[in-house]
Amino acid sequence: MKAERFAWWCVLVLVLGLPLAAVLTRSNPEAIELHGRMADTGGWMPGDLTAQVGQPLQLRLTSDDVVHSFAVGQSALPAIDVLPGQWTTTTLLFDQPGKYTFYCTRWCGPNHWRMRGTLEVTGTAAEMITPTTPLYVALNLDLDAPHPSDVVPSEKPSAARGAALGLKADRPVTPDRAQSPALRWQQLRSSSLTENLSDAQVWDLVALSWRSNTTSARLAEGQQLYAQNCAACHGETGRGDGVIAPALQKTLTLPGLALTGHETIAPSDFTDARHRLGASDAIFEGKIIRGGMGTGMPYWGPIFTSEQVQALVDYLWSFQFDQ
Ligand code: HEC
Ligand SMILES: [Cu+2]
Repeated sequence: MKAERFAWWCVLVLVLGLPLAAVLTRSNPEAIELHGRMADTGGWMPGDLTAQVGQPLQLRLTSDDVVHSFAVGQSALPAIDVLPGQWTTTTLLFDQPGKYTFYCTRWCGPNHWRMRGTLEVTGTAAEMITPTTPLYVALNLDLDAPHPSDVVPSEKPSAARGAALGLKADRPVTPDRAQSPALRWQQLRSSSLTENLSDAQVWDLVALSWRSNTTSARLAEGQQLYAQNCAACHGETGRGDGVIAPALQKTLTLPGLALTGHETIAPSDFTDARHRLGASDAIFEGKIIRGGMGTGMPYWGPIFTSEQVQALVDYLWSFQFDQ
């Protein structure tokens, strides 16, 4: 008798419980299923989503292969792990219309960064935010032109040594964000203020100018973003020797192969003074936002906020200057 009751219970739980569980996990019948796959086998499915300002978008996420992570560019939403064989539910709410990019934050392969999709949000915001024009667009800079420096320091310039010089003159003026360290050095070198200084000391003043243009908090944020998003190619130490750099360069290993201009090239070595000191904040920023367009350098414009891009730019200079 007791056993019979127990059996009934099981049947009841099965009959009622299963649909109930299904209803509970899909509390919103409008929930959209999003599958994560490595970029080589299709990336996100579907790759395009739509939403409306002020209306919650419910997503159910799963992975068809390895562990991925879901994040929305330029939003404060923390990344959500997307696991094979499991469903994770999340709800997104947008207060600004626009075209957002969702992306994977886990290095799932050399083409990891290509694992992106678009999320078009329509409607009108209570308060519209107009995006600012990036400096490289406003100045019409040629991001692809080489920018070598004629002058290079003999050792890594140091902002602390620059500050210790205690020049009577005001603190070196904040560098113009379109000015290169090379040009700044030449300006300072030809100024009467520095006549008693060595070339190396003038470089220390340049390092000080760049340091006074940022904060420790911004450098720390840049370092963290760099470690997560850039080090795989550019290397932990900035030398261009990250773990996936060899995969990028494989198209260049055939000797005598004529270049068509569409090959990927080696990730820039940020410690290379000759090739970096002729660049500027504006050039670095532009490259980060727009990418290399076919060189292997991804574009990050839709991913990072302008503050995050600035933090990355500031951090990149620490491969040249002791900040
Ligand atoms: C998939 C590999 C890859 C990743 C990831 C990557 N880069 Fe690059 N990057 C490259 C390659 C290749 C180049 C050289 C070709 C070019 O300049 O377009 C480059 C060039 C650059 C340059 C131009 C330097 C100069 O002096 O012209 C900057 C700046 C840069 N990367 C910043 C970043 C930052 C910041 C990140 C992370 C947010 C990043 N990169 C992530 C591959 C990568
Ligand atoms: Cu991934």
